[in-house]
Amino acid sequence: MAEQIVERDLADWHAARSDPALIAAVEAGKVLYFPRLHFALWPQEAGLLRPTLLAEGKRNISLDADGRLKGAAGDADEQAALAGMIGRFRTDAQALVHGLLPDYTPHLRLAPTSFRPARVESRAQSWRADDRRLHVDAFPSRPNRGERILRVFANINPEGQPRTWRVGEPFEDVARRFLSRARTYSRWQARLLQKLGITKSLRSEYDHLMLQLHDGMKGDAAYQQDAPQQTMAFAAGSAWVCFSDQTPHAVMGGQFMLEQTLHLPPEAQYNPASSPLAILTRLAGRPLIP
Ligand SMILES: O=C(O)CCC(=O)C(=O)O
Ligand SMILES: [Fe+2]
Repeated sequence: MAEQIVERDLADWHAARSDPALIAAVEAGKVLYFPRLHFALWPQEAGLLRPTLLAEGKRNISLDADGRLKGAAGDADEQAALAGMIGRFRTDAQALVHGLLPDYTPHLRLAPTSFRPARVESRAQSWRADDRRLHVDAFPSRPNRGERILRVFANINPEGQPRTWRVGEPFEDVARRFLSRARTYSRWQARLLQKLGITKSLRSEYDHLMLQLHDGMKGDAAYQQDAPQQTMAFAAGSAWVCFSDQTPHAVMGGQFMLEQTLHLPPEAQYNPASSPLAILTRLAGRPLIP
């Protein structure tokens, strides 16, 4: 398997410049890794790095696109400080993406920004929700009809602990492996799921196949162990970017991370033929979104 991580020496969130090699890499599903791109906390924010700021039963704290904080415990001052820290990261993450991928800028749709203060190793979850298994991102309740999921991550661990991932094989290899085992799409079932409010809009055949890949990968213990993959320790004080709907990834350890999601229509890519929608459509031999 070719190297799935591409490293650059950038140290300033607002100084990224577009580079054809990086653009091609991220659109091929590789992870762009910036070991020196540090998201610095303000001294008064150090106290925010504790898992007890999570509201009961929540896995992360988020700032939605309208600036509302969700999932946080703590008093009003702490909540304001959290919103400030997460909002500052949002600004930096957007500047990074605008600098690296300028043609995306007018087409990006902002999604929530998250702060993840829980220790990865302590999470207990069902296999389907367990991000310690290799997967591509696909969400059962939120069909996206091929819209891309671009994510910016920053490890802000104050004790020097890395955030450790496994990064898997190219998307087309995953698709070829799991499409033959995928259950057939049923439009009436998709309509029913929508009517019952289980999905927020109609699940297209594309969304169905992405969920089949997600579940197929996570549910296959032999694949988890034997699939082509590399372990990557993202250093404390580093940042990385990938299309998480395309790059197979699994988080194995770490604590305290910030993450920004941006959505992009696949037509707005530099090379739309590299999108999961284009790849699955080509392999299926028929349109997957009506
Ligand atoms: O928490 C992490 O490091 C990554 C989890 C994950 O699978 C994701 O953000 O899509
Ligand atoms: Fe994920």
